Amino acid sequence: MSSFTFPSPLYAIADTLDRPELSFIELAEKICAGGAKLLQLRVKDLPTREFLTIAHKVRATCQRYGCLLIINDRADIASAVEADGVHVGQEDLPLEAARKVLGPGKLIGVSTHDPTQALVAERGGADYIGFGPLFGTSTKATGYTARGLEQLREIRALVSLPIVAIGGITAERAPAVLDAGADAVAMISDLVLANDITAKMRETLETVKGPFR
Ligand code: TZP
Ligand code: MG
Repeated sequence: MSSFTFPSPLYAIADTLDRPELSFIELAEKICAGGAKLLQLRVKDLPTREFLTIAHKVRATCQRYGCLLIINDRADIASAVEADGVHVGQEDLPLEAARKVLGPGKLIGVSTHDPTQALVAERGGADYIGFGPLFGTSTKATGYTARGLEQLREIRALVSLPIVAIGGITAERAPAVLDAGADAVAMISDLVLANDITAKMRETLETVKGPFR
């Protein structure tokens, strides 16, 4: 069983979909400058070579700030840029295959949507699981109804792996999600749509850290 724990309760996801005027590198810089300790690079619909170039640059940014970098979907790109890990969905490379690509020392997170998937990921050697969509979200057409806090509590009782909840989470809703048993909250739109992304990161980090937590 993995002994990984999230370095921060805020799992920031760099996805420029809602901010096409920003490059991934600019976005990652703003997120890291706000104190991120855990960043996922989520690149959809770009050619592999462009994804790779972006990942190399974001890797350098994260290293400069001491922030863990997880690459979404692609174990090959995570390996090529020596990222800290990969995050795979149920349709991506299966856990076992991703582990072969990345080797034992890297992190693998798996998206899960129900108790069975969560248990399979835990037994298969995932380092953490994602669980969602927790609330309604327009960022991704997930094909699932919102799972809600009650289902999150059930998953918490079932697995001992770190859980990052995802989907429709805002700074305002984050404390309730953490109180329901998530170890971290993943956020895209609430961070990325902010006028000042760096300030939003700082504020959100304060919210998820305390003072009542
Ligand atoms: N997976 C499940 S919901 C989601 C992903 C990638 C989107 C999360 O984005 P937001 O804007 O934080 O709801
Ligand atoms: Mg995926």
